[in-house]
Amino acid sequence: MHTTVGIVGGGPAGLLLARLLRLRGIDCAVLESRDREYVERRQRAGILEQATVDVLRACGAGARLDREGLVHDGIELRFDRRSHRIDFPSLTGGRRVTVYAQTEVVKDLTALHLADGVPLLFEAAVRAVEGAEGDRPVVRFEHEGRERTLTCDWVVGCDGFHGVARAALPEHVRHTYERTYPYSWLGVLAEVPPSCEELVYAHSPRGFALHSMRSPAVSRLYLQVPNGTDPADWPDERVWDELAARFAVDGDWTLERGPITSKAVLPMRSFVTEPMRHGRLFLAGDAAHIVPPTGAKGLNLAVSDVTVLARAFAHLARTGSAELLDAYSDTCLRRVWRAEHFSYFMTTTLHTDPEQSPFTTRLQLAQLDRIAASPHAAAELAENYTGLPLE
Ligand code: RFL
Ligand code: PHB
Repeated sequence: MHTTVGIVGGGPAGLLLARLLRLRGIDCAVLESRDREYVERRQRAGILEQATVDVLRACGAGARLDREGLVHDGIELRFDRRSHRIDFPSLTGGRRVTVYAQTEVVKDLTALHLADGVPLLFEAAVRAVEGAEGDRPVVRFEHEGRERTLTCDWVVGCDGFHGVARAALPEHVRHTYERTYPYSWLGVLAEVPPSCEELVYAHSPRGFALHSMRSPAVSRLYLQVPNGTDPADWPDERVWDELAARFAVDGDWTLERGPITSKAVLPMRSFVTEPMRHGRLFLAGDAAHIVPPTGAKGLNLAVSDVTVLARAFAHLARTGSAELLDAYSDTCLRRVWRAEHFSYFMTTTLHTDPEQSPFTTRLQLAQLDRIAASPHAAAELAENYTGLPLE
């Protein structure tokens, strides 16, 4: 097997890259280790920036997104038993976000590929990427019980944080920057209409909580929990009681309860690999960088990486110039580090470190109060949350 661009991983980054290349007439193949059902069901992100929505629409994956996506003009911050709304359009010159689950983005892109005949192999586990420094990199993978190889002109590792592509960057060229956090999220999906119209991010003396949603009938909620928490220690009643306590405000507000259909504990991590390219191998999305989910940036960064990369491959095909490919890593890392900073800021401002001193708690509340009181401080949050326009 040979292709122009071999794509390792069929998550949002890999699927979207394949779509963008296909539309520009560039051959590619996607190798995904899991089966289709697993990839389409994996509960993850929920918030799409405007630029992400624009890219999905432009590549023909916008029809259901336009019908079912929920456009949000703001978020609510809760702290000190009070609530403050951040209005995005007035603070950012008209920007908003869309609530549309990653599962749905993945389903829409997969359906387009299968209809178009783009080679998308499920249960094809890549074992290694070799020869990134030469002219013909090789992807070794296992499919239907057999060892197989895919030779490529270029390879893109879109295989997420636990993938294998990153390891093909030799240690002497690879720099990693990492931070782990002393807490995790317990995420639940519940069959109950959201108790709020917009997302609620809550700072409380009991820890952080987030109220998000998947549709007018399904809520998505998160609770800060200690690292190593076993979801079995959180029966439904305990989850609802704790959420209600953390979201409590002075005045009228009730958290509606309903059947919980999924429950999982998610670690929080910040991580960046530099550079995002070595020879003929590129990294994109979570394979290159991770953010804690508090800023809702991970999926949006994956989309912006592959948008930059598809444009660079198209430039090469059209003009013969590798100039944009050569600039890929620097172009992406600038946005990546901005998102890293914002995600770190949101995380450390809203969560309670188990070792946290009362002094730090006071600083957090002072920062939140500043955002509530100053349009300048609120605009800084709103611009970052709704995302920078793609260059
Ligand atoms: P993915 O989605 O991890 O996809 C990688 C794919 O590669 C496959 N794979 C392999 N395939 C072949 N061979 C191998 N050796 C392979 N190893 C792995 C995997 O099976 C998988 O299909 O990475 P990608 O495409 O870069 O996408 C990144 C996003 O998934 C991620 O950044 C977001 O989900 C992060 N995130 C959020 N991002 C947002 O923009 N907005 C949000 O609201 C948001 N909320 C979240 C999140 C992530 C969360 N978790 C679970 C960490 C909420 C949560 C709870
Ligand atoms: C989600 O809906 O899953 C979600 C929303 C906002 C975040 C993180 C996750 O910051």
